[in-house]
Amino acid sequence: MTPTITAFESSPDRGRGLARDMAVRWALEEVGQPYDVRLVSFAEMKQPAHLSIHPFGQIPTYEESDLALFESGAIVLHIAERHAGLLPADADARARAIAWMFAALTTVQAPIVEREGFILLEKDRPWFAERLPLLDGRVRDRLVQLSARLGDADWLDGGFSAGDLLTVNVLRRPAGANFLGEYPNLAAFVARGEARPAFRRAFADQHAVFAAASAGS
Ligand SMILES: N[C@@H](CCC(=O)N[C@@H](CS)C(=O)NCC(=O)O)C(=O)O
Repeated sequence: MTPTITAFESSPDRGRGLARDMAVRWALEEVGQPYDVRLVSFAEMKQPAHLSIHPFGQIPTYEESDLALFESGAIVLHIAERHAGLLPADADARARAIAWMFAALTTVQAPIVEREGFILLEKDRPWFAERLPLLDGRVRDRLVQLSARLGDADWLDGGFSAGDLLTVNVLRRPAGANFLGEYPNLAAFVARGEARPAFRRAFADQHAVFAAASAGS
């Protein structure tokens, strides 16, 4: 059965592929699984029908037969477990790739999202200028460590995996991308991810939603 995912009807990122459906689209493209997209408005996400699938009223969700999932990481893991191409066959290598998935969505993403939220919500506050360098420092601390681990390898642990997919996706967020110039190997890592045909297809598809909405408005 063709799975259906949800995405923003009108994404605040204006088609830059920063909403979390991007990771799910990319994973589906990597494994060659066709999918349908149901576009939802902010109001629809908070209605009972959507809340029955996503308890927090967000995107993305994933529906396939009787299975309904939320959380982009869980969805990407589900896709990776059911199709070849995103997790190594060797059990230990597979466990390490899954560890990178968790690292991307927790350890790496946390300071990036904290800085993003701070800039969005507190830029007019009197403490903004004093606190921003602290949050910049937290992002840099993570990127220094990630950069040291990646070294001159193409991917984080052997071949491309769902761990790389989620890490690239997190580093593309503005608060991560802002610092990539300081870490050339991470910039190259993100560029390698973005150059993958599956990424390009996923990006084009989500951008087409924005383009169509703009044309109609
Ligand atoms: N941890 C969740 C985060 C989901 C999330 O934050 N979704 C955003 C779009 S990227 C959303 O739906 N925001 C609208 C809202 O929270 O009302 C995941 O990775 O799926």
